[in-house]
Amino acid sequence: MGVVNVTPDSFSDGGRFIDPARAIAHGRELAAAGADWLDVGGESTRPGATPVAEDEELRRVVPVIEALAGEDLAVSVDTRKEAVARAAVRAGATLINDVGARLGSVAADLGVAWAAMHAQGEPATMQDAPQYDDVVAEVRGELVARAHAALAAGAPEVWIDPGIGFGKTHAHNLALLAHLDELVATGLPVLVGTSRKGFLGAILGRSDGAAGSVPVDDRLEGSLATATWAMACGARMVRVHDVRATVHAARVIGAQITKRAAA
Ligand code: HH2
Repeated sequence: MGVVNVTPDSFSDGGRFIDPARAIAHGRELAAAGADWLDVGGESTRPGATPVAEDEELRRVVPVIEALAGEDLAVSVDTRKEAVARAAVRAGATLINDVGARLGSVAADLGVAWAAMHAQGEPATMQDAPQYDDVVAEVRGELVARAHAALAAGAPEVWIDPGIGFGKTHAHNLALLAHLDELVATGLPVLVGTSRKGFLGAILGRSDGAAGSVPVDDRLEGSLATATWAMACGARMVRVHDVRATVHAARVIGAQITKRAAA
């Protein structure tokens, strides 16, 4: 899944694709590089982000979705708002990538796929003090309950996503990745997004011996390592900014997974 952020303030590429023509061209490039899905979003959900008004989010995403879906590309909408999800589906999106995991009944009503991503709290404050007794069990429990409710309501396809960085400390993120097999074992298809995220910057900063975090544009290796780990654990989709590099990694790890399955 390739990321198309039609936002002025996304943490990794904010402002680069706020012009619809540039966002559409970027989506085409990601598809040509091998993305199966183009994930179009009009609201940054980075820690501390301020919410975007519904009409502004609609203005950003609808023309981009219409154009890309009109070229027969598979488009998902990355949103937390029901009205945006509904308008996006009318514009041609066929997957609601729901970073609040609250729109399962909307996906069921519209007959489109739903990705339920776990988040604790709201973006503005979610990183203030994330707390879990057992992060893996709690995230799995919440996602499975919501996924089964959406399937029972008639959603045709439901994905689950641990929501790396959404109300989670670096230790919580690492625990969720280390135990990704427990999400895969639910039998629901798993989607994971680690691309360019802060915990990678922190890990890479430490291993370089440098104080602090490596910058967002220097996290490619960390993004690839975690995407590859996720695929090896059985995740069926990874959400990434660097599609070409990730597709290459996927081909290599995919060849090994096929070999192991055949052995
Ligand atoms: N992460 C982000 C946004 N949407 N959707 C899913 N399913 N999983 C994720 O991990 C996920 C997501 C955050 O990344 P990005 O879109 O690059 O940043 P921003 O929220 O600043 O636009």
